[in-house]
Amino acid sequence: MTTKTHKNYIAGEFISSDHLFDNINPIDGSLISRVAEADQAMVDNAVLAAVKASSGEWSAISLSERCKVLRKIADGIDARFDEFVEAEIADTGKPYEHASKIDIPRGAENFRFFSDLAKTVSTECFEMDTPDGNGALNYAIRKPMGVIAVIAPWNLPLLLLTWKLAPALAMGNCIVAKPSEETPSTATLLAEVIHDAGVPPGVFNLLHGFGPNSTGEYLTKHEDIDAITFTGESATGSEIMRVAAKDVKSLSFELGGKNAAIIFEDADFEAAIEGTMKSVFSNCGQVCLCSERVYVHESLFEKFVLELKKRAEMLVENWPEGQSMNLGPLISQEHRKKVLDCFNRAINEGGKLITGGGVPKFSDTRKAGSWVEPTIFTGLGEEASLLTDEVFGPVCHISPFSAENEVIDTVNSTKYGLAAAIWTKDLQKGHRVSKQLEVGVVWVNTWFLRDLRTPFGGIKLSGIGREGGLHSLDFYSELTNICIKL
Ligand code: NAD
Ligand code: 6OD
Repeated sequence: MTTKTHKNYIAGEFISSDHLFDNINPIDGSLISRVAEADQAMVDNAVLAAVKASSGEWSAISLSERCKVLRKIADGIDARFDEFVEAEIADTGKPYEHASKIDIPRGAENFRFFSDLAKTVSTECFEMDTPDGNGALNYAIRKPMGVIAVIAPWNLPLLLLTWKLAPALAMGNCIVAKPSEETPSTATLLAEVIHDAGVPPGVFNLLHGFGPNSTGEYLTKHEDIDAITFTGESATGSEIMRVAAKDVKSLSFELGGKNAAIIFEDADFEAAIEGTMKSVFSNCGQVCLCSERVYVHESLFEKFVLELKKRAEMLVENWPEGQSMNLGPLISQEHRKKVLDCFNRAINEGGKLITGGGVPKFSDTRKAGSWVEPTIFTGLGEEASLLTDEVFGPVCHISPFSAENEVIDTVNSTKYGLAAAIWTKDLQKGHRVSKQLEVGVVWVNTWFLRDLRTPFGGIKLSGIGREGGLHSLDFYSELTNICIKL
């Protein structure tokens, strides 16, 4: 059987390149496909196509026509749902349950949601008094920003790509997108769906490749890119910001996290355990919102650690198609090395390993995959690297606390500020504590419950700006105030 090649999509055409790289299945290390890396010339062509398209019909057609196209894209994803699920599972190794209930449906929903929202938002209008008594009218209109570079990570590949693409297209922009080199498949399928939905050539372009000295860097450096929307590591965000500074490009950044879960003494114990299992181990801990620092009131500490250990040890690391699988592998061998190094450092720094810490033993081809055991540590101080640096794996450290003020200070003593989860039956306390946490998103008695209208994003090293609802539309459009003297 010939191996499939994922091509770039430039100016309405699928184009290969001289340099192909391997797309590897993290379940068993097998080759899924080959991927055409876009070189500097291809990046230039894609940006040029987007520049041309941005002065053409896309921004000029009515908003309602554009929104119809977005809904067609959503329908196109639904029509090829099984292909999308299969491709997402092959690239990431995530459980069927996750890909089919979260990644792919959310990918389609992002287009429907922003299509509906874009048609209903208004802008400001101010009637103004003037000395002659006739007054003036001020009103704002939204215009496209132009050409936007969309750079996405590998953990929720279709979901996070479409979360940016849908509002950017709804606002009339043209796009050059780059998925992660680890997860090229659903992005390529999406390019086919967008092509079939009748989006004019050049409006959406897809480039495959790596970051530094490759497609990502060529794209973010390009002088004809007007804005960059990026989700990924904080260090990458910092590098992109440096490169983008020369042209003062607009930036939207969703970056790393070191999120805390706080379990108060009055928490519903079962709900807190169940919720913390999700917030630590979902997607093998590879969700930017995952809790890597868990703080449990001292009265519950031992019981909580024992129960979380018991449940972590019940997680099943199986083939993704099987119903029983609920913990997949890490994305790559390289990432596994980083995660295992974090575990070893935690042990060297005096951490107590409660469970996991190593690589599961398999007797089949999963031996060549990137699996790690679900892992729990206790016993480390706040200065330990496991509590300061993002791991992005299936791991948490559990610490006891005694007082509300103390735990708030501890949770805030990090360079990150993305999300937190609080477990308490006292909603007064839930609200009081939420307000004091230095993060962009707080969940009380739940985790990753998403209403797409709400602001989403982080502070400190976790990002710049907010996505979601109106916040996305604001980033992807330029507001112009028109003042008419009457
Ligand atoms: P990454 O930063 O390594 O890569 C993300 C994307 O940036 C990839 O497409 C990559 O090719 C590209 N890239 C890398 N270097 C680049 C450069 N110099 N110039 C231009 N592009 C470059 O991140 P990752 O490993 O793919 O994703 C995991 C990270 O993403 C974690 O830190 C996680 O917390 C973060 N993340 C954050 C959010 C959020 O909403 N805050 C969501 C998902 C993931
Ligand atoms: O649900 C979303 O919209 C979103 N941006 C999730 C981010 C998850 C990070 O890994």
